[in-house]
Amino acid sequence: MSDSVTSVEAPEIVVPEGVRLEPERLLDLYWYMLLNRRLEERLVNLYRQGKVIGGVYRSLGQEAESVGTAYALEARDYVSPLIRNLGSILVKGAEPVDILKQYMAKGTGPSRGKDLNIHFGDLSKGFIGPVSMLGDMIPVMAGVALGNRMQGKDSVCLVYIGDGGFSTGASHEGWNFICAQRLPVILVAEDNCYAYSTPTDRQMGNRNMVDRAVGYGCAGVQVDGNDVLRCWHAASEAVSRARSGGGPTLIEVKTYRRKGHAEHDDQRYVPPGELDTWEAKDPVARYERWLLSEEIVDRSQLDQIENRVRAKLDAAVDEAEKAPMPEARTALDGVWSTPRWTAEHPNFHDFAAEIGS
Ligand SMILES: Cc1ncc(C[n+]2csc(CCOP(=O)(O)OP(=O)(O)O)c2C)c(N)n1
Repeated sequence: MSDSVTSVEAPEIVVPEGVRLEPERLLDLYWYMLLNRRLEERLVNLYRQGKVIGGVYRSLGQEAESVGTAYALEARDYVSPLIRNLGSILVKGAEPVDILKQYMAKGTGPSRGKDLNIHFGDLSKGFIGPVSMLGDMIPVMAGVALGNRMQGKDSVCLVYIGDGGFSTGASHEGWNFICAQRLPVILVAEDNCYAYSTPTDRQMGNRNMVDRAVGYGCAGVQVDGNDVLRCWHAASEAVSRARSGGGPTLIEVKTYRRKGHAEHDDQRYVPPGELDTWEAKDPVARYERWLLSEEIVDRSQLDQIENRVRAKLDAAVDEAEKAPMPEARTALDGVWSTPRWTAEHPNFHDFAAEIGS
């Protein structure tokens, strides 16, 4: 295990050696964590009004690890989020209005109502839409990294995996390949204590996923996932290593999923007191306390950021609510297989005109 192992019990933010503390960047981290949290709260409200199609998958308590790790990437790097890594795609430039439209399956949303939640990508911004089968994005990111290498590009890839997802065959095959090829990929393994209702100690024989780094032959580091600065720092070091040819890094983040798997899950399997213990380690509140105690900001500046987030989300919710649902005639547009086009098909004439026949 690496010597950068930190205690998950660390009560306050720790500034890792070498972290540059420019206020602008420190406040950026705060902005994205707060945006992540408040956007999810808006989604829950819309869900309760019946306006969201499908579920809402909260990352309450995990905002620091999504935001901190993605914040270490440059514009030319790629990230592949899991359903709970909303913060990582916000950092990469995803717009809340698009995320809202996507959750509401709107016709002008990123996937035009054909997929939900954060299942969409934008290559121009460097985020790649997730495949639902857990673990499959690791081999996909192996392909992205290999393709970049073959084209002489020095982009780094970052992919997330949960404690549940890291038990799948695809994740092992993918990560083994990445390590064997020394590809510039970072795997953020999230121990958030549960996969659905299965606690991590029933998921694996060894409670620390970072210990697998030895077997794979890659660098490994374990960090407190509720400390945004440590997450940022660990990822920054991994990015430098990857970009300079030093190969992949497995970063295990120790954190906690404070909401159920999705909004329908009442968490009856959670022992009494556990949620309170982790609420006391809330990453946003912890970071706020640190920013105030270090006099990087005062309360009124934090309030201003809160107001900016609120205004942005008010406008985004308004726009997303007004956006139209997809038209039935577009149901077969953009799907993978070519449908059997006949003159009776509602899109037939558009299609025929498009291909010039
Ligand atoms: C191969 C596969 N098996 C099962 C599922 C259904 N499933 C979706 S999320 C989930 C739990 C994932 O737990 P974890 O990887 O720990 O991530 P977390 O939800 O805790 O963030 C399961 C079982 C799936 N998507 N893919």
